[in-house]
Parts: sequence; structure tokens; C-alpha cells
Amino acid sequence: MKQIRVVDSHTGGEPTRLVVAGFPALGAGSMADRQRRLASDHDAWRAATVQEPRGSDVIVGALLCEPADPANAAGVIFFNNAGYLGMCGHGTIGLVATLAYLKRIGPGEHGIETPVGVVRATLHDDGAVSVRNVPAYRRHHAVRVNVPGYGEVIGDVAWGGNWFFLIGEHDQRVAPDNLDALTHYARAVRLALAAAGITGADGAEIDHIELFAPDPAADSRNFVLCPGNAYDRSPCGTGTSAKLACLAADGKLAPGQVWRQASVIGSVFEASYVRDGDHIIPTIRGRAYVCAESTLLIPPDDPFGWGIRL
Ligand code: PYC
Repeated sequence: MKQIRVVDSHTGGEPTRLVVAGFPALGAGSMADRQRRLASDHDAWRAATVQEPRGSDVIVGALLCEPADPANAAGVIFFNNAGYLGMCGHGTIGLVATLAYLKRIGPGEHGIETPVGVVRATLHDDGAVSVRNVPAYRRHHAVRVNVPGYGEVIGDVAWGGNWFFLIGEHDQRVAPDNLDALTHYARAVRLALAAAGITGADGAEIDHIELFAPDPAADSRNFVLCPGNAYDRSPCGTGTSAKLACLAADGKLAPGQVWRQASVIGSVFEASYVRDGDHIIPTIRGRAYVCAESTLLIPPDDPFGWGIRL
């Protein structure tokens, strides 16, 4: 019987399942190296942790690792139902809240190693967490793509730790009672981008689609479609970082100015940035709550022990 110890939290409604024990050893090296080893040699462990019947499409997994640099508090590898994420803002907030719950860290600033670089997270006295993300930037402005069934869609391509296509003008209602239509639209955009060969740097797939609309209580409301077709219940830390990069490039948000980004279900991140040459360094602030501690069991004779793979 294989056993995986996990602690679940949610950040603005978006779940993070932190794996604290049970995965195979991945050896030394950077989180990018260890992520490659996990993907090539042990991917079944990812699937068992986040896919049904033990998980669901919405769960983001986070494997807690020993940091390569002992000055950092932790290393982490993020994954979901479809594969692996470079960085995850809500997941980092969940990780820090969970490490505090486990009494492994206290209030203050902590270095967290991710596959795309070290981020600096601050656990505040009130339980909120700020994440100083990796540098973000806008790669392309006002890209036109023809989306079958919807016509021409215009958006920006930006990096916030993952690749995003950000759409400000559309005829979709960004509301929690319109999730099926939003998912259908965003999925069609993602497929159209891939078909048109529109990518991030080095041919990277643009695997997150983000739509914006006005919000009565925040600067903006978003809907973010994640790679495995689940929508982000939180305002998406990397998506908010990509948004800040676009606002900064358009001269619409000054360094240090606070941007309140609401999610489609109404949870909010506060974000600001400092300049870093052509890039910006975003900081995202939010709150996570620990909601379960459990041990996942994988009996050798369970036909769905390693996840339902369709
Ligand atoms: O918060 O960066 C984020 C994120 C990425 C995918 C789901 N959440």
C-alpha cells in the first residue's frame, strides 16, 4: 500500500494540495531539474494525487522539496490534472500558510524555490501572505487571432510565471453563473492560439487564458482558464502578475500603486510592482486557509489507484 501525506488549503477558493511525504526521492539540483525528473520518471504520483478519485480537476498539487540553497525555506514543484506549472501564486500563498500551520515557519520573509526561480514570500502577522514573484513582462500587445465560432479576438501575450493571453475586450459575461460559456470561449481561444502558432518565448504554449471585466468592489474581475480546463477560483497570482505587466507597459498603473484583482467568484488579491529594467517584479497579497490533513492510500489492487486517466 502506497501512502501520500497531504495538507489541503484554499486561497481565495482555489485549492492547493501540499504533498509533505510519500513521493519518490527526486535527488538534488534545481526545482526545474527535479520537476523534469518527476515528470519523466514518476508522473503517476502526480496523477494519483490530483486526479479523480482522490482529487479533482480543480486541485493544484504542490510537492514540498528540500531547497537547493539552505538559506531558502522550501522548494516546491506545482502540478495539476494536466501536467506541471512553472509557478503558482495562489499555490505559494497556500504553501506558506500550510508551512505556518505545520509550525515549520513563522511570520517574516522566506525564500521559496520554484522551477522558474526563487520567489520571496512574506507571512504577515494577520495570516496574509505576500509573494514577490519572478519578473513579469508583456511579450506581445494586441495580438489578433481568429477563433472558430467567435471571430477575431484581440489580446496581449504576457509572462507572470506562466504564459497568459489576456483579453480585455470580449462579449462574454464574467460572472459565476456563466462558467460553462466562459470555459468554452477560453478553451476555443487557447486552441486557436496554438493552431495559429502564437506562443510565449521559445515556442512555449500559452496555456492560461484570462478575460477581464469591471467589478464593483475591485479594479477588475477576471476569469482564468487553467491548462487542464478548470477555472481558477482565485484571481490567479501569475495571471495577476501578467496583468500588472500589461498595465505597466500601457502606463496605466504606476510602480507601488495597488491593484485589486477580483476573481470570478469574488475573492481578491492585492498587487503592486516595482520596475526591473524591461520587466516588472510583481507582489501579490492574499490569504489561504488550511482545510484538511490526510493520507492518500493507493492499494496495489485498486484499478484507479493511480488516477482515472481518460
Ligand atoms: O495563482 O498563479 C496562480 C495559479 C496558476 C494556476 C492556478 N493558479
